[in-house]
Amino acid sequence: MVLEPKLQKAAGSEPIEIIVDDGVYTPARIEVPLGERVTLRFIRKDASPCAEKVIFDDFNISSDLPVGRPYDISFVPDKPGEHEFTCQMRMYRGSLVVRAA
Ligand SMILES: [Cu+2]
Repeated sequence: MVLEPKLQKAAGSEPIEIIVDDGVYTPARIEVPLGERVTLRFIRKDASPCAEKVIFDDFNISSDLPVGRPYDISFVPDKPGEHEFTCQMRMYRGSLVVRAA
């Protein structure tokens, strides 16, 4: 059986919390509306260097995540479709699904 990653939908302007731990982003699949500012709140629990960065290639975002303290990334997703986000080694992997309203 293949488990679909849990899908988290954006609700208004509330930040979406993403836990970074044990090699996975939770949730790993996030749906957001096109053209509306979104805030992703990364909570890094994994202190290993692997979890250090989060990179959204398609949106030219690369951020260092602090350990044990929330870190917000806020931007306007202006490209529809599915966009991968990863750690710098591409071991952590998530997907940002940008949908036209
Ligand atoms: Cu990594």
